[in-house]
Amino acid sequence: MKLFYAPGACSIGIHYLLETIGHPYDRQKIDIKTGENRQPWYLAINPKAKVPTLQRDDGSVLTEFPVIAQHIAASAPDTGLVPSDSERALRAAELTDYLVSTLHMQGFSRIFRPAKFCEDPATHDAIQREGRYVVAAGLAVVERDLKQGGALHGEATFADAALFYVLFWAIDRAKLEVPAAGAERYARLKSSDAARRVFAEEGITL
Ligand SMILES: N[C@@H](CCC(=O)N[C@@H](CS)C(=O)NCC(=O)O)C(=O)O
Repeated sequence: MKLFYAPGACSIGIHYLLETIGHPYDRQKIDIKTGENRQPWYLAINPKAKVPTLQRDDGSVLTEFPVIAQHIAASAPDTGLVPSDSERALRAAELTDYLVSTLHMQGFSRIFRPAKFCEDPATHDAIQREGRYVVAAGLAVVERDLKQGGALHGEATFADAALFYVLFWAIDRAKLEVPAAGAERYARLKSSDAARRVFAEEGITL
């Protein structure tokens, strides 16, 4: 399989998952800043013009982070990243969707790219403030999950792929206050060999 990614983008969570699993894969960097994701050759692969994109060995393409994460985790059943307990697997999917659709799309998108919501620079402070509010509320949900035996509690699941990039953005990019259990979890994820390889391969210095 082949991952199309942009350095430091949400695709870093899928990159982290692939490195965690350790199966061979290819990857191709896409330069979002210069609009490479909107070039005809890339739109022919993913008409949504987004990363991550996963091209499978038969040439078929998967998009959307939660689906890609579950597919990759399921391709390595020995890792247990898709829990055999169906309720736990469902909770991991629920949390992954929340991290991507709410913290990322509603929160960090406002913090990092306020102009996507309104071009008028006079509105950007308010948009970013709203983004920080969404992220803080989301991180409180994550904290409860970690502390109260939710999907993130115990053995790693595919939800950790989303947690990895959300906490990378919160702590290392946006420099936000993250509650203790979340910060502790990120410190552990970040110091793994898989994370070290990912940061090096994406040219990210922390
Ligand atoms: N819903 C998509 C969102 C992916 C997404 O927003 N990716 C961003 C990078 S973090 C992107 O490709 N942005 C390019 C653009 O909007 O031009 C998913 O779950 O994969």
